[in-house]
Amino acid sequence: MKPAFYVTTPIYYVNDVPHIGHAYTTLAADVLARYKRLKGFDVFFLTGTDEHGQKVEKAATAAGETPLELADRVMKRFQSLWEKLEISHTDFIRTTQERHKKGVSVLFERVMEKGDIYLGEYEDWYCTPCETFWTETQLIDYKCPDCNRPTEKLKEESYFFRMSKYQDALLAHIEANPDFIQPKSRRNEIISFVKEGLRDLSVSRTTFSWGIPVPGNDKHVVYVWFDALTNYITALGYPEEGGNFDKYWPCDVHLIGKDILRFHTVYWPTFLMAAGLPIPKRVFAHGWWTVEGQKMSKSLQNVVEPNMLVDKYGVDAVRYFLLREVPFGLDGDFSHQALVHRINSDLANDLGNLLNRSTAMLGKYFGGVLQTPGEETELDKAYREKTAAMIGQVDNFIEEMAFSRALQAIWEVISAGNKYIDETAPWTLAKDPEQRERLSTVMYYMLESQRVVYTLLSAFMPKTAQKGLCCLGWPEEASAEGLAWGGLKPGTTIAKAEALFPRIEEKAE
Ligand code: ME8
Repeated sequence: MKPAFYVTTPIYYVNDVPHIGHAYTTLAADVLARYKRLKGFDVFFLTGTDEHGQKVEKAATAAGETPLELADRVMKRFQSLWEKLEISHTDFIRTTQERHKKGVSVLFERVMEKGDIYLGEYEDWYCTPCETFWTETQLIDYKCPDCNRPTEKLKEESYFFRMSKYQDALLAHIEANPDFIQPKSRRNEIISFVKEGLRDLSVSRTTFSWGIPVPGNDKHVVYVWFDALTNYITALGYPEEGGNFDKYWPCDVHLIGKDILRFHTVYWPTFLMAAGLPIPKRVFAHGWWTVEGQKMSKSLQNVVEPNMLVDKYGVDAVRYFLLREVPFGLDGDFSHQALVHRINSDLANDLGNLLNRSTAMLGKYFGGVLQTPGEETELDKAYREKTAAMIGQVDNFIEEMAFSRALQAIWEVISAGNKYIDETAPWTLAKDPEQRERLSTVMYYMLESQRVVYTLLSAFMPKTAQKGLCCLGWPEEASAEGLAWGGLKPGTTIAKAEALFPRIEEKAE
C-alpha cells in the first residue's frame, strides 16, 4: 500500500481572472504532488474555485450576469490555465457543487448542535473586498487594515462561532507542533495574534443571499470563509466516513499565500476542533509577487497573464522561473528581463547545452552507441557522488518547501557536468586510440548523471524532463527506481539532442 499524501491550493475567487499569483501557488503544489508521486506516494492534489459571497455577487451584477453564470465562465479560465501549465490535480472543487454545499451544511449543523454556534447580533465595520469585519480600533482612518479600502458599519443578526473557547487549545496545538505553521516568521505572527485574544466569529450573513443557506434558517447564508475552508474536506467526501476522507485527512499541507494565513491557521483549525475533526498537519504561506516593483492590480494594468507568458516563453520556462527566482516564503518581483535571463543562462546555456554537447560527442566518437564504462577515476567518482548527493538534498529541500534551493542543488550537478567535460576533455581522449575505454567511461558518466538530473526535474518541468529522458534512451516515465546510478544500458543508441531551450535575444525584451 502506498502512503497517502494530500496537498491543496487555495480555491480561487471567481471575481478575478487568473494571474501569476494564482499560477504560483498552484505550480508549487503541482511540483510537490509530482515529486511525491515520483517517490511512491498516493497523492491527492486538490484545487478549485471559491464561488460564493458578496464579492462574487457584486462582480456578477457589474457584469450583468447571475453569480453562477460568472462562476461558470471564470472557473473555465482557471481550468484551462491549469491544463496549459500541466497541473496534475486529482480533483477540482467548486463551492457551488452539491457535494460541497451538503458538506458545509453538515459541518455547520454539527458545530451548532455542540453549542459552539449561537445566534446573536453583530455590529462592526465591514470590508467588502476582504469579506472581513473589523473592530473600530483595528481600522486605520476608518479603512481596512489589510487592503486600505473604505469600510462600512453593518448591523445584522448573525450566527457566531465560539472561537474564543478554542484559544488555549489552538495555542497549545501551535506550540506543540512547530511545523504546523510555516515559515517560522508566519508562525510567530499567528502566535502573537492568538495571544492577543480570539473573539467569537460571525459565521453568517443576512445582507446578501449568494451563499449556502444556514441549516434551519434560510434568512442567513453561511459566511464565505466557513464555506470556502470546508472545501478541503468536502472534496474528500465529508461527511461520508471511509473512502477518501479517511485515507487523506488530515491534510499533509495547505499551500497558501500569506494574505490568507489567519483564515487557515486560526479559523480553520478551530472550526475543525469544534467539529471533533483532526487538524491539517501543515500550512505553508508563501510570499507575494509584485510586478516590476509594483503591486499587481487591475487599475495599474500590470497584471501578468500566465497564458501570455506560456505562449511567449513555453510552459517549462515559466514553471522553472517562478519556482527558481524567489525563495518560497519570501516576496518576489516579476520582470520579463529576469525571466529571459534565466532562460538564457540556466536553461539554454547550462541545461540544454550540456545535453546537446554530450549527445553530440557520443555521436561523433561512438556513432551514438553508449559503451560499457571502464574503471572509475577519482574525478568520475566525485561526479557520481555529487549526483547521488543531489537526490538527498533535493528531498530535504522539497520537504522544507525550499523549491528554489532544490533547483539550485540540481543546477550544481549540471554545472559539475559541464566542468567534468572540460576537465576530462573528451576531444583530446578521442585522438588517442589507447584511450577508447577512458572515453567510454567519460561518455557514460556524463550521460548517466543527466539521466538522474532529468528524473528529478520531472517534478518541475515535466515536458522537458520527458524530452531529456527520451533523448538519453530512457523511454520510461521518471520513477524513484530511476534515481539509482547505472540505469543507462550500454549498447543503447542515443541521438544528438536538439536545443531544448533556444536562446532569446535579451535586448528585444
Ligand atoms: O483568497 N503573489 O482567493 P483569491 C502570490 N478564495 N500569490 C498570490 C498573489 C500574488 N500577488 N495573488 C494571489 C482567496 N495569490 C480565497 C481563498 S481558500 C479556502 C479560499 C495567490 O482568488 C495566493 O495563493 O484571492 C493567495 O493566497 C491566493 O492566490 C488568493 O486567491
